[in-house]
Amino acid sequence: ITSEKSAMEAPSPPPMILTQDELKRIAAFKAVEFVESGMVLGLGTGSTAKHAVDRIGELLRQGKLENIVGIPTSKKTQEQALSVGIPLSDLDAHPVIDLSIDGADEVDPFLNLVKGRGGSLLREKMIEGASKKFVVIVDESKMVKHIGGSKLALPVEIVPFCWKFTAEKLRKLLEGYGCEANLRLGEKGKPFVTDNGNYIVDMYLDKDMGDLKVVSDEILRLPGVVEHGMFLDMASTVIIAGELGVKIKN
Ligand code: ABF
Repeated sequence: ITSEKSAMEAPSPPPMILTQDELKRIAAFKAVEFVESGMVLGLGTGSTAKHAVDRIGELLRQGKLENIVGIPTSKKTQEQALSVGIPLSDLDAHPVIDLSIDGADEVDPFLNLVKGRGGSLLREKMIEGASKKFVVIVDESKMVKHIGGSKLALPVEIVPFCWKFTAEKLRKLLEGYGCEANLRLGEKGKPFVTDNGNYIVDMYLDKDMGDLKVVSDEILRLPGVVEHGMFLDMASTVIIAGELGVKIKN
């Protein structure tokens, strides 16, 4: 009776289930293993990249990294990086970046990305495009078969001047993919304004886009469009954290 009782009182521990934020942190810490002293680093934006920035700051404070220069992809990351003690600079002073680490909203099997649901796509594309190595960090929920057709937003940064005109041009351009184009709203229902003073139109598509490169070029040709959130052929490595461990794709 006694042994039966104690067996009931000490059930075996439940399987450990990691939260999405823990998975993001695991991917971020893995990416920071690529960082070496003396590097110029592109610092991403978002809840996944935030863990990488914290970790770089921690390693600097512990003296395990030195002579790092960070190039932040947003004002928010700039503030965070300064608060954890990462010395900062910009693309004018450092036109070639050794390594950038950033999150993504969607990743396809060819490592094409959708980014910009956090609103920082323009600076991210400039900085990550100037990087010798661009490491993307995601939890497994971000992996998709085709980017852009998931009914989640494909963000496009546009100038505020006559934004309805540009949004309508975008909608028409992507009409064949069942497109809706919505101006992103921020606080108090006012247009969301990017760090560059622009607006964002979120494109919601019903169908997969055909040739992504062709669609990308067509979007960029529209006057009024500044940049879009498709990052094609830019990622060198994607680190994916999931319940069963970490996968690295090159
Ligand atoms: C940035 O953060 C963006 O390009 C992308 O939109 C977003 C991903 O956010 P999170 O890491 O919070 O999921 O990198």
